[in-house]
Amino acid sequence: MTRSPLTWLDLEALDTYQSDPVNGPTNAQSRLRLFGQSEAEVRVTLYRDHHAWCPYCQKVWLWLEEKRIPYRVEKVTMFCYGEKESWYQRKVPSGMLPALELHGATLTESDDILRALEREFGPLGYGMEEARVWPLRRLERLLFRAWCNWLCYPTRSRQQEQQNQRAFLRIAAQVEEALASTSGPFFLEDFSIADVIFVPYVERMNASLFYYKGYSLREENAGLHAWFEALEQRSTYRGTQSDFHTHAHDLPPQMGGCWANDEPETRLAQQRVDQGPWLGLPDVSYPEPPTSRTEALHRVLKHRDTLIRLNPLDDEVFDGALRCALTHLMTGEVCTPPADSDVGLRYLRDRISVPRDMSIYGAKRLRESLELTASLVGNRQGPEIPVRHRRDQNPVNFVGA
Ligand SMILES: N[C@@H](CCC(=O)N[C@@H](CS)C(=O)NCC(=O)O)C(=O)O
Repeated sequence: MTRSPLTWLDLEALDTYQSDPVNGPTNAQSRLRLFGQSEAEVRVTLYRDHHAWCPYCQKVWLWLEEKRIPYRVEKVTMFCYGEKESWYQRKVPSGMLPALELHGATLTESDDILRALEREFGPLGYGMEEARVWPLRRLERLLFRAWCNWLCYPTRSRQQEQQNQRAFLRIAAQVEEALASTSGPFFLEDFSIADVIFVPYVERMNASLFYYKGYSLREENAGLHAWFEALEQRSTYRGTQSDFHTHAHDLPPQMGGCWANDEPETRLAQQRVDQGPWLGLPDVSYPEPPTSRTEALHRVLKHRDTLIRLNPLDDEVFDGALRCALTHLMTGEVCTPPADSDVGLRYLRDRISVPRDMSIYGAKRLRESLELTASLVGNRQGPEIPVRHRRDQNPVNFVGA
């Protein structure tokens, strides 16, 4: 026996999610951040991607959040998701992100932006050019290159694959040494610019190596494990943190392809990331907050008309199916959706983006309810996620909602 779906009115009544995008914890939806100050204090505008995915934007975003500098956010479309806004191309002809406006000047290149911010507001622990930071910046680039060599090129033999893996692990061992050389979990004594520099790509390495190589960076390296745990104590990092599913499927068009090895662990990891269960994956270790389900509900309600319109199913069928999944999300009770709605439910399951749409736990819970509900009527997967672009995620459909 399964229950009948809640109506949209019932679901709206369960939406108790409260957030304060301006003064509350770091979140991807904010267009203005004040940290308790007045709007007159705002001297900075950050131009970053709608998708909240660009790693160079994450670096500047995290820095501003850690320093609690009031700023405005203008969101821009990245090429692989859709058309670049013409107003942005007039401002930054290359269309590259991030950009920052400070005292009327437009700055690009994330490192130049950070240096300008340091001159204006003081460093985050240390400055980019300080002697203690330089070797860490170099090490981050070495790790980045070894990761690209392993992930982004097809190999002709198992031996070559193993060589690339060993080369990456040699640099990862140097990162472990750097982390072990300080008394705390961070790269220098306290959280600083050095950690901000490592965050974007190490987070992407953790996700992509799990998904494409069956290798759990965070679990195999004690220093990085402790580093991630310490980062996750910070609401700033939590607000920018993405999950395995988002990174695994957003990286290929950005990197020009990601190549999976042929190991059984990799197949298991892929199945787990794509089809669940999502709780317990090594992409997050702080405890689930009590608001995860209401957050997911709130975000779906906000965009429900667009989600129904874009779904490959007939609007009326998907309306009912989505309400069944949300009924499960909020009540824990199983609710059988209309026949043949499995494809549409899995289409949405595959297109939840973290942190753009919701936090990591909100997404896990929503994916879980969509998958469980879909499984009641079939085992067909949704349309394949494209690997050369992600125009299936074009923000133009959601802007102004
Ligand atoms: N060196 C630049 C790299 C920035 C960069 O590669 N940005 C990418 C996004 S991750 C971009 O804007 N690409 C154009 C696009 O995707 O629209 C920096 O550090 O800021």
